[in-house]
Amino acid sequence: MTLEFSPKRIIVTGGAGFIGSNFVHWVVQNEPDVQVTVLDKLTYAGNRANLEGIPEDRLTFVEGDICDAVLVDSLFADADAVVHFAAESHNDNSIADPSSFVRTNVEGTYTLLEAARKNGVRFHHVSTDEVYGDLALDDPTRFTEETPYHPSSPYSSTKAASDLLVRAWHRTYGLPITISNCSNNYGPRQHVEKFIPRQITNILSGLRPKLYGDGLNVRDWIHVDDHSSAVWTILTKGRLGETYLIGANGEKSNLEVLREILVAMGKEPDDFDWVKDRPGHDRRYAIDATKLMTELGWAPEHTDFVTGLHDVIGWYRDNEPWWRVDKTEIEANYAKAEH
Ligand code: NAD
Ligand code: TDX
Repeated sequence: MTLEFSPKRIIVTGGAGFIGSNFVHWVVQNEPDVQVTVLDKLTYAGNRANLEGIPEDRLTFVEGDICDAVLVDSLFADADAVVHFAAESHNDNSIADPSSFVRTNVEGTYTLLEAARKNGVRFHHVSTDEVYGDLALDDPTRFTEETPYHPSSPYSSTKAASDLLVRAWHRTYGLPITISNCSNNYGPRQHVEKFIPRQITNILSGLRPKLYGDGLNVRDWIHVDDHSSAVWTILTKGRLGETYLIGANGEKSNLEVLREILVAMGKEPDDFDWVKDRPGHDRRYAIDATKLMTELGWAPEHTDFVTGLHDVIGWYRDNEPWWRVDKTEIEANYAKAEH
C-alpha cells in the first residue's frame, strides 16, 4: 500500500489555460494548505484572467516557457511536486503547423523532467486518451492502461512521445512519476477554437455551427472539475510509475452534442453547416476508468452531461468579453482550412 503523498508547494505548468486554470481553482478551493506556483508562457491559449479571484497569498504566477531550463530549474528548487498541463493542445493547429507541438510537448516535457530529477521533485504528467489512437464505432472495447500506443495526429504523437519520456525517467533514473490520460474535457474557460465553445459562440455571434465530416465521430466527454479531482487523487494516492486513465462514461457523437447545444440555445436541430473533415480524423475515443475507480476510489461527480452543457452555455453568455477578443481571428483561420 502506497503512503499518501501530501505536497505543500506545487508547480502547475499551463495553469493559465483551460484545464490548468480549472485545476488551480479546484486546488485552492479544496486544499487549503497548498501553495500554487503557475508557470505559463501565455500563448494564444493562455489567459492571466483565468486565474482571477484566487487570493494572492495562495498563488504565484510566473510568465515563462517550460523549455527555459534555467527558469524551470530555479522554480523546481523550491517545490514538492509539478503537475504538468502545459502543451500545445489543438489537433487542427498541429495539422497546420506541428513545429510548436514538437517543441513544447516534447522538448518542454524533457526540460521539466531534467529539472525534476535534479531537484527531487515529484512529477505528475497530464496526458490524453488520443495517444491510444482511435476505436471503430462498433468496437465493444474501450481504452485501458494496457492498450498499445497508436497516435494519429502531430498533436497526439507529441503527447505520446512526452508520456514515453516520463516513463523512461522513472525506469532509468527512478524519478517519482505518475501519468494520467484523460478523455475530452468540457467546462468554463475552454478556448473558442475547441468544438463545444466554437459552436456556442458561433450561435451567440449569429454564425452557423460547423460539423466536420459525417458528424458521427464519438468523443467521451468529462467535466473539467472531474478531471481536476482525478488528477489530485492520482498525485496524492497513485502508485509511483503508474498510468491511470480518466473518464466518466460520456460517449457521444459530435452530431448528438451539437444538437443538444442547438436545442438548448433555442435553434432548430439542423441549423448548422457540414464542413470539410479533419485529415486523419480519429473516429472514436472511449475510456475504461476501472483502475482509477477501484484502486484509488475516485468517482466523477458531474455525470449529467446535459446539465453541464447548459451551465457551460450560461458561462459563455455571461462572459462574452473573455471570448470575443479571439473569435474573429479563430474563425478566419478555420475558414482558410475550409472548416
Ligand atoms: P490549453 O491549450 O487550453 O492550455 C495550454 C496552456 O499551456 C496555456 O495556458 C498556454 O499558455 C500554456 N503553454 C503552452 N506552451 C507553453 C510553454 N512552452 N511554456 C509554458 N506554458 C505553455 O490546453 P488544455 O485543453 O487546458 O489542455 C491542458 C493539458 O491537458 C494538455 O497537456 C492536454 O494535452 C491535456 N488534455 C486535454 C484534454 C482536453 O480535452 N482539452 C483532454 C485530455 C488531456
Ligand atoms: O468546429 C468543429 N467541428 C467539429 O466537428 C471543431 C472545432 C471540431 N469538430 C470535431 C472534431 C472532433 O471529432 O469535434 C470533435 C472535438 O474536436 P476538438 O474540440 O478539436 O477536440 P479533439 O480533437 O477531440 O481533442 C480534444 O480532446 C483530447 C482536445 O483538444 C485535446 O487537447 C485532448 O487531448
